[in-house]
Amino acid sequence: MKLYDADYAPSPRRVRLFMAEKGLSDVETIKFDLPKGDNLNEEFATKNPLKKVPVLELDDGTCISEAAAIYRYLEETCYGKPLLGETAVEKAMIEMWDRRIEFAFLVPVFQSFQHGSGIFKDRMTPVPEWAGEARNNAAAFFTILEQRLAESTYVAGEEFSAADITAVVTLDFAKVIKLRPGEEHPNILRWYELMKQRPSYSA
Ligand SMILES: N[C@@H](CCC(=O)N[C@@H](CS)C(=O)NCC(=O)O)C(=O)O
Repeated sequence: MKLYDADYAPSPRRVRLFMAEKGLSDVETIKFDLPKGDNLNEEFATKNPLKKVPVLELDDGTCISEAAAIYRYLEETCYGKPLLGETAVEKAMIEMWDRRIEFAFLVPVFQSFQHGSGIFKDRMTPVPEWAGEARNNAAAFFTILEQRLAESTYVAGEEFSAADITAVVTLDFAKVIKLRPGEEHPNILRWYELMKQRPSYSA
């Protein structure tokens, strides 16, 4: 299998961390330069009609896009500690937090960056006023995450999971809009240190 990937981009990094946690170290990787538009061609559109990375291409040619769908495939096919839960409750909690983080944190960070910087103005119309609103939406998630991490060691409970991967990747990427946790977020900072100590963090 091979991974269509890009440096600095959070969605493919989610998959790289997941692979590292599963001990997958020898996956062929094709790196795209996204600002240059390596992904904007019809050949890549046959792999993902949205022309976004990550895409995991299996040996039979099947292409899986959407980081959460790739998590699912890797969870079902790889050895290693479960990252998507074992019991029905664990699975639901992890998916709930993963979706909350993706929709209420990662997407607003993306939007703030893309609309504020104009990095993809060759493929979308940046609306600079939306950058500030999206940043406020992302910042509001800090309160939710802080409350959650005051009651549990990891995002979805007492075990590390895929929800932590999505959260730490988003928190790192939020640097591009200068959004950082502060002293009013002691539990996020405590959890962030735990994340940085994991060998997968450098993936
Ligand atoms: N929901 C998708 C998001 C994919 C996505 O937005 N990928 C970005 C990089 S993080 C991309 O390929 N951007 C290139 C572009 O928009 O042209 C996922 O989870 O995989």
